[in-house]
Amino acid sequence: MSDNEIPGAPGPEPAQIDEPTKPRGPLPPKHDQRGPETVSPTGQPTGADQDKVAQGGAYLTTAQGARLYDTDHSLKAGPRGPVLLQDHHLREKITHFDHERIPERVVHARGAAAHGVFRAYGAAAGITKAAFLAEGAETPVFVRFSTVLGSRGSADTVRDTRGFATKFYTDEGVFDLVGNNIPVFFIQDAIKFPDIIHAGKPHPDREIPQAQSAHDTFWDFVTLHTEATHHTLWNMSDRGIPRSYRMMEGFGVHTFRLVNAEGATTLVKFHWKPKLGVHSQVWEEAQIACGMDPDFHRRDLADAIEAGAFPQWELGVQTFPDTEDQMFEGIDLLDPTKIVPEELAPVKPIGLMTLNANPSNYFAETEQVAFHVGHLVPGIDVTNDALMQGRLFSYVDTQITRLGGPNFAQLPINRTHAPVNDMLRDGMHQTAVHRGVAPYRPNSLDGGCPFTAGADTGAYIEVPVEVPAARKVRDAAASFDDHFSQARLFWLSMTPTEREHITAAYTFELGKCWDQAVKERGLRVLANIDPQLCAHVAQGLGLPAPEATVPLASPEPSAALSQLGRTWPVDGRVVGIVTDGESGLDAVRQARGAVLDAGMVPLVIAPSGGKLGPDDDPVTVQRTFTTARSIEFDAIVLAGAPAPAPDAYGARDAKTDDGARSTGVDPRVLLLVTEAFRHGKAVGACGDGATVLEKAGVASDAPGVVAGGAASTVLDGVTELLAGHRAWDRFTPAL
Ligand code: HDE
Repeated sequence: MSDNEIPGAPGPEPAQIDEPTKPRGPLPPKHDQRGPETVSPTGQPTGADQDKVAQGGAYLTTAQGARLYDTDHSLKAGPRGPVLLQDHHLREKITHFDHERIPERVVHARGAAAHGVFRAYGAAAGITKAAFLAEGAETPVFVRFSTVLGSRGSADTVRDTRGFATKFYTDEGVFDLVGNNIPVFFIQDAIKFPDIIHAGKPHPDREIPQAQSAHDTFWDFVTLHTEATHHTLWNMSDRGIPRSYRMMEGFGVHTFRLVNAEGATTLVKFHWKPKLGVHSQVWEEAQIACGMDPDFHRRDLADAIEAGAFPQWELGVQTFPDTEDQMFEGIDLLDPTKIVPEELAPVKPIGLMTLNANPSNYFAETEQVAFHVGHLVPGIDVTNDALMQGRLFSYVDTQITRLGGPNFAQLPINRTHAPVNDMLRDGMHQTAVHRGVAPYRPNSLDGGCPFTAGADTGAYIEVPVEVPAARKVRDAAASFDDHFSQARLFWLSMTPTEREHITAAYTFELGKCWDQAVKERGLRVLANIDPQLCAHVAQGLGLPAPEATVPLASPEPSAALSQLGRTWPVDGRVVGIVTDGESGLDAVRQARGAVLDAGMVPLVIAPSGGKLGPDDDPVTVQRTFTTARSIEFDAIVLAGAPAPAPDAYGARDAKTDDGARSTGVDPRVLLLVTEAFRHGKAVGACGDGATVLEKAGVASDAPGVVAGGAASTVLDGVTELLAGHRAWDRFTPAL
């Protein structure tokens, strides 16, 4: 041992140690690598011919632009030695990673979004001076759909309200229409928002259940706070489990005030009407989708846009005179738990929105987009709705926490397309390099600039509405006390099938509660909506049905509230075509062609992946019996009778006791067919595919089943059925 050596310290490295990986020089540039993509505020690449490469440029660099020769090894004192603190690349990489997550939205954390364009018809030009609503005006938009209760990683198809938030990048500034797929809300006053959300979110002790309303705290609150009754009923209806974001209505919920160039005002409610109609899953389907494809809605939206099946909605307004009492036909327009039936105030279409591009980066766009009810443009103003007023405060406040400071408007997705000339300065994440010395008014040092605008130069001027002399109170108008008449209106407007679904939903949700008092109180609320509804749910819970405690109203049903009984375009509907991979390939080709001709999406399902048929005319398999599940398809078509499955899948004929291979149908195909049938979906069987129906216990003449015949005939029948969404006449509702 030399004098300098520390006793007990490890000796020098043995000379010959194999290193698993040698540092190596940068790889040669790939011919298709370019500089970083430049993206406009709406996410559209601004450069020509941009590729979807993860990174631009040939060489990996640090954040400061220094080229790196290795990113796989930390800098160490020898290959087996300690890591050196001086390794800036290591610290930069890990530190950045440690800070990659931002707080998720306190509500609406789970979402999916798309870019698009809004084209105004001009029909609202007489009631608002908003330039983007003038005839022919085209405005870029970004829309984010969401669930409310679940965390960012929760499943899409839970029973919940859906957010429908639209950012219009107008020439006069950003207008955000931050709505939902349900036209009413749980509460009438923003001060109750923390209460309803605390009740709906997972229980604070175990943090379960995730993204569900079927638990005691939610039902405890909504049965005590009965102004939630109307919204809860919508949640329990099929509106709570949409088939697709593309098939949802959207509502601004609150009453807005529009003002035209002459200063005349009109009260309005905003509606989004989907071109594809309003459609839902059935509850079992939605539950299966939570496990089989938690990203079901997100995938559906992105796939449709990528395939060119651009979803469209018409924006419409219900208009009401701006009277002093702000009532219409006895309905308080400031009460967000009330709708105005379309039969009383028709929805007038004022423009068309088309979503035509997926985001390029989820975090930069979908996660960082920041909506605000107060982002208004000249011609659109708020009302005294106490829920809306509270929202005007909340949205900036939440972005400051979520996006780390007050400069979130500078993020590309949030940037207005109108010129910005504000006097907001500094703060976290400031990216602007402001000039001048006088960010204050009045000033002389910057020449007095900027000047304020007037009505004639496009200023946003609040409508000078009278505020009636009143006493300061914590109270609401007497009309807000009616919590049941519109819930009853909704119930009476439902078809028997929809009522059956609602009854099943309440029975499920209250059945998931443990507290007896909560269940009983739930029934007392239902008795005030409808005795039949109450009786059926009570039966399901095994409890007596109570009597109503309020007089039951007899409102005129509103047909517009029902989703059923009409036909809709079938664009983008997904049809699963089942084949055994050997026989019936002509039928597969025909069926696929017919599906494509109808503007729908064919997915060929075979026992295993790859290509089927001859090399010069192959059929590509998109799903296998192992990866396919009925929830993915709007209809199932059997292109022939699939051959017996391998023993591993237990496809023995039930009648053979000796365990020998039989002619039984693969159980995964049987599950596909029986599940689709149980969920009301169209089922088609070409040629001898009908034998599979028999094995599945599905009658070939059952409603919604098209059996026998050529693929083209079967597909005609299936397409017609899909226009009505589901074969509801397959079931006999008890209500
Ligand atoms: Fe929201 N809401 N909200 N809300 N809301 C948020 O803002 C809030 C309400 C809605 O995709 C938050 O940026 C309060 C009604 C949508 O980014 C937060 C009240 C309606 C989205 C917030 C309401 C909505 C939000 C959370 C009661 C339908 C998602 C993250 C006064 C008309 C937007 C964020 C997106 C998001 C507060 C009530 C719709 C905390 C206090 C009513 C679609 O600011």
